[in-house]
Amino acid sequence: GPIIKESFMVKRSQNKKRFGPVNYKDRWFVLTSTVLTYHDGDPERKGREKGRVELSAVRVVEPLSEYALDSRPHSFQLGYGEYTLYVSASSEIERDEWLRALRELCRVNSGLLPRYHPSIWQNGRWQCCGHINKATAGCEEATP
Ligand code: 4IP
Repeated sequence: GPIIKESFMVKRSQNKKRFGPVNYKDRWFVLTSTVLTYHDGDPERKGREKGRVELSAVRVVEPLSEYALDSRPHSFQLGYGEYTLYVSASSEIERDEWLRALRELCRVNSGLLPRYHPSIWQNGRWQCCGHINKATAGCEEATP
């Protein structure tokens, strides 16, 4: 389908391989009405696809607190299935545009969660609320 929004942003690794490293990569993100893909390349040119999120599986579309991603600014999260994609946008305006576009496309999803965690799971606890059970419900109410 046609591209609704695309931009170059930083993403955190999602830990799909159980004991992989945590690192951050510069990627091109491309949003259509059904899927978000990310690609390698540089700010001038989009490269090959590295990953994708089916929007129908999205459960959380929320910002992250200011210092959640080691002081990477303008960050937000996309929770889907059992994973969460954490992204740092290039500006506050960009972050808000991404959140608005994603929310619009995911608002009818059946799996949306009523609560979320505004920071990440790290060192055996949620950095927002301190809970040591990873599966505990989010400590913040989802944005209406
Ligand atoms: C990789 O690190 C990249 O960060 C991957 O991101 C990421 O996959 C991998 O995490 C992580 O191990 P190296 O390049 O140093 O191997 P990208 O696909 O954007 O290159 P995700 O799942 O975040 O796409 P795993 O554990 O999720 O595989």
